[in-house]
Amino acid sequence: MEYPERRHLAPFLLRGTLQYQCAQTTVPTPFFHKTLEDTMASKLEALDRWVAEVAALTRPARIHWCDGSDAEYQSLVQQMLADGTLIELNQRTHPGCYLHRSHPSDVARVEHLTLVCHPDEEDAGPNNHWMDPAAAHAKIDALLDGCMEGRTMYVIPYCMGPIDSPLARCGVEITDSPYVVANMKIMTRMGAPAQARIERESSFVKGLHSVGELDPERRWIMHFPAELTIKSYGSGYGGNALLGKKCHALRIASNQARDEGWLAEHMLIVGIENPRGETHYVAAAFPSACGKTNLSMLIPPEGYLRDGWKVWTVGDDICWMHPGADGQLYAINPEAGFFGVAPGTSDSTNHNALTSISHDTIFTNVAVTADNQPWWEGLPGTPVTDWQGRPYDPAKGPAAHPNSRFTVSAKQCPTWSEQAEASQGVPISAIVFGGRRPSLLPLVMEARDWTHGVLMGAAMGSETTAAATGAVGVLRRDSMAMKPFCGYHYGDYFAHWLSFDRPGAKLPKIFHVNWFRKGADGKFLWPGFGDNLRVLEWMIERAEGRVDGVETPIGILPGEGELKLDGLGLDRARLDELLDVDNAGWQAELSAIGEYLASFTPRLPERLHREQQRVAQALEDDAGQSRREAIAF
Ligand code: OXD
Ligand code: MN
Repeated sequence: MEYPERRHLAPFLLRGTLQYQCAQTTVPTPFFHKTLEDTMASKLEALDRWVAEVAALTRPARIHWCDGSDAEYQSLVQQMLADGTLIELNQRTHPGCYLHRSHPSDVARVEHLTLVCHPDEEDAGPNNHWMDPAAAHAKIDALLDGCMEGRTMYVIPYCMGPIDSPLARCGVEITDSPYVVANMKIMTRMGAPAQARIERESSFVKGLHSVGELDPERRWIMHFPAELTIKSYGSGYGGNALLGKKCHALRIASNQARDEGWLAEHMLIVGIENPRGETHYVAAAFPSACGKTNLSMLIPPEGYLRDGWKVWTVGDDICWMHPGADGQLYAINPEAGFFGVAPGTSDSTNHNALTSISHDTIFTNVAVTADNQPWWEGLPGTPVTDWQGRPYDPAKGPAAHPNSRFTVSAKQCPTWSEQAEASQGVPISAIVFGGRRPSLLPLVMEARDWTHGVLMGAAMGSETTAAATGAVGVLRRDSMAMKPFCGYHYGDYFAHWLSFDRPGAKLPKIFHVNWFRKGADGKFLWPGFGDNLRVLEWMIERAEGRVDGVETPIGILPGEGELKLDGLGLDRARLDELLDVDNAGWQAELSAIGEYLASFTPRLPERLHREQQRVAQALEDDAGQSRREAIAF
């Protein structure tokens, strides 16, 4: 390997001013071999050393250490407006809002190009794509070699979670994309305070990103959990390029969480305050683009609002849960912003999101109206330019890309919870799993205990969405909504979940919901959105032991009158359908779950296998009964 001459590296090691001229000359020198100086290297030097190594490989024209200031953000915005990376939107209706159009082939996560490179292939599990770490480094380093020539290399120190929280973890992303820097400023606690924490701590996640040539044939998202390292090349799309998000806070963090005894999950966190002023926090896992953002900032139905119910948003996508000294699970949202799916976000589905993104927001791949306002399917108004910048033509598909996004600071959300900054996190009363299931899965069911809840999470299935490349609307198993994000073998992950059930633990109840069940007419049976609070209320009542529910072989369902449906106009037949347990359908489902779980043998925990068998047997014993007979409706 070739490194710049030492004297050329010196400027990298001096920080404090913003820009450095990088050496273009490279000479073979064993600069990074162990010297006395190296052995005395401070933690600070570990960061400098890595930045210098990356600069030697990628050979940027300039290096910019990000301080995370507003002035820095504004200057990046001006630079991107000047070179066309950003387009100014209507500043009267949307002050501080900009549009970015990505390369048309670079609009979503690329699961087939996303690798988890454990030294032992077995540790990646059948749920991940794997490559030997040495081969993976060689492959991607060949692409990274000289890839920043003529470009600025940005060094972004960031903290995932409140800056003073012991539950937070830090990282540094190096990128050649100013768009990534601007998004990281919104999505993480980025800049000087994070750098100060990194310099105090013993380790940080190293993320190296280059947009490369944005060529789908030269694109990889690689994770090296044992080295706390991420390398991403060839994509500027959020999930592939904002390395603090999916790559760090889920794939790498899930490994850290297993080693350190906590959980890094693809979950929203929402606080529900009842009229007595008590707030219960719920963490909910749904696959991408299944309504996590909407649920995290829902507006209570009319009657609930009148009675004084309130909703508090802590997070919309990622949740880190740690067991506290009192045995409860405490959660933080490691992110500081929302990277939400735009289409479908409207006044009726998510008024709070719409308010949040009315200013100081980066939009990616949305359409625009004649007066230059951002537009997507579901909003009033008419698009004139589509997400690719072409005159809008319905024959060419939707105006906004189905995975178009907004990036906005969480603090702009009207329901933003101050508790999102609490360094100890918020106590979790209920964990919810759910997916898009047009049939079979009832509106809500509760696991009878933790093991059953882990089975419910492991068995989760959902129709695929546009958040990842590939077919949309195909049912796939997505355990705990972590299929694209669990950075190690699912069998070990299930065992890790089960391990939380130990003496002294005061674990939350686990539920499964399905907002997406359809009737014979193909229409959704449940109105969803704000009315989902009715289901959350039932869960909280169950957590508090105020309602009994009804036991069925698949779990505990709401008993007669326990779901508050007043003002909803839901007729009896639809409610029966929503809560129906089709025994034969469920027996087939349990057998499909059994087959799916068997794919994780020999690492599938025996306890989970036995639980699947228990539910299958309970269904067999109950065959011939319909739920309605069982609870004598
Ligand atoms: C996301 C995703 O962007 O899950 O949150 O794809
Ligand atoms: Mn997500």
